[in-house]
Amino acid sequence: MPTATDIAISYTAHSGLIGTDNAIILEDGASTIIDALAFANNDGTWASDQQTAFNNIVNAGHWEGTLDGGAGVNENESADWSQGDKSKSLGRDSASADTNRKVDWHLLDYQSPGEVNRLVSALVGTHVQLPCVDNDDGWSTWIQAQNVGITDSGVIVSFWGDYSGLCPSRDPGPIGHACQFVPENGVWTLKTAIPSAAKSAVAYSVREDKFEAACEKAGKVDNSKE
Ligand SMILES: [Ca+2]
Ligand SMILES: [Ca+2]
Repeated sequence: MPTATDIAISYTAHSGLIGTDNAIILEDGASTIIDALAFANNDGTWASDQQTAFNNIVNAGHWEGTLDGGAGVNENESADWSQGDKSKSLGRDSASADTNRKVDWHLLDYQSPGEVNRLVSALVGTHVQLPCVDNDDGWSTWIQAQNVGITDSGVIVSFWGDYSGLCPSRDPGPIGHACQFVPENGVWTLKTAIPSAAKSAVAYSVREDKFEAACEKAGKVDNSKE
């Protein structure tokens, strides 16, 4: 779409979007495609009309995907609506990045018609790689997570030790983890919770309702080969 606002529909035969697999095509007055979005619920099926619409936007150069791939291939090439519902939306980042691919589109826990979307980096469910953590030879690392989203969220950080030189599935897994519930606008600072042997980390933002189970799961893979 021309701006980073949520989807605007100029015409539909339905009163609102009802399909959980769909292609939304923006055309000008001469029926030339200006922009397009394919999304799918990734349930393994989609309708023949969906296939036709998907093929049309791929053929027009407005979406990257496999012609006639069927649900098994094309759903995964569409923006992911598997966690979507009527309170949510799909949006681009605040810079309106447009590469005609699914990676341009992100599930948002809100709708903001007419407004620029908030930073994608603040979305629930994202993760941040921290490639360098140092806690020896006089160095110390602090990691600070700030919840700039619009919902409470959990943060899970997994830590890895020195490079093992081993390939997956023999390489060691995380050496430890830390979990913290971070309310909206809250800040969490880790210092002593970082294992002294940690050399890198990944911080995950996890939905509030998934946080407890995800933290427990993070503990189970510590010192494993997962
Ligand atoms: Ca489907
Ligand atoms: Ca596009």
